[in-house]
Amino acid sequence: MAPTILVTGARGQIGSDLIPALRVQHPTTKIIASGRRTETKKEIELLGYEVLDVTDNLHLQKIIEQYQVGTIYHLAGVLSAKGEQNQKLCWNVNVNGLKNVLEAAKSYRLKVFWPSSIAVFGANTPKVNTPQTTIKEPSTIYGITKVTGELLGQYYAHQFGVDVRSLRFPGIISYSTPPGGGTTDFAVEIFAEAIKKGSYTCFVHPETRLPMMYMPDAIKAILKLMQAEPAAITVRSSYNLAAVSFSVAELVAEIQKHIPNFTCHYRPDFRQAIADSWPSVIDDTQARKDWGWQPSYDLTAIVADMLQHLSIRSSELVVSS
Ligand code: AKB
Repeated sequence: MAPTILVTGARGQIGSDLIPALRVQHPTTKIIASGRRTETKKEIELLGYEVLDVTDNLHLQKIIEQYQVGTIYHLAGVLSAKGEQNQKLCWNVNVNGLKNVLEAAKSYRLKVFWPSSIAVFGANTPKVNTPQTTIKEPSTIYGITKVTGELLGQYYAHQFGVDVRSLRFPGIISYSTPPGGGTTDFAVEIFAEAIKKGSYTCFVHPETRLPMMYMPDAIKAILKLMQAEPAAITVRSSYNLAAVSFSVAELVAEIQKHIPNFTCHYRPDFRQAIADSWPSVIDDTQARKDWGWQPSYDLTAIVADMLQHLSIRSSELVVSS
């Protein structure tokens, strides 16, 4: 049997969609989902779930040995907005957690995937067509932890031959889980509110333009990157990754094509400054060249698919309540 796959932060936004995709791709491989939350006995059996706090190094090692783990998808992390509200937690989980995973990868010869972010960039970075290699002076603690993580990953790859791979994700739009404390959460919340209430109050202004991606593209990118031959991976810090860029006003207009009475109000808060410090369009030429990255969903396709899935879900809720 192939070595076990361990997923940390499995109940988060990416993990909730990645685990089913991994099960399809590796039908005979044991997949252990893990996270800090305790789950019901049924869920533990169903998911193959372990309670694991990635900052607990000894427990992480115990699980790796117990299940003979060969690959870790290390998704546990604190996002940008939540990170500003709890900097200590953000540093501890994002940096010390990743360091524990990389140390384990070195000792047990594990393959590692972990997500970085466009938050590694800051106000001094070129905002449009942000290159793979450029100024990285983030203004958030989250961005600082991601720059640190990228440098750590690159160091472990070069010094110890650890097969670590990473992507700089833009905002990810998905319907499986509620958003989890990021600055790009508005691009997820807006859909549920449009369906439920016909209106949304957005915490960034309408001209805010950020790089975004639909979850199926994010999952495709992770699977493709992890399948690539090691020699093809020329970037061991983290790859720029792009799909679409749009302003909030453009997103609202697209939703209004499906829900004509939908209205959006604007009440910018502290997340506006974070959004303003990030690029608006990313250049992902290196990812396309090295391992054939190509996104599938544009804004029109994302909005149509999101509304369809969330409408089905809300009609199911009405029927079952
Ligand atoms: C966030 O908004 O914090 C994340 C990210 C872009 O890394 N979605």
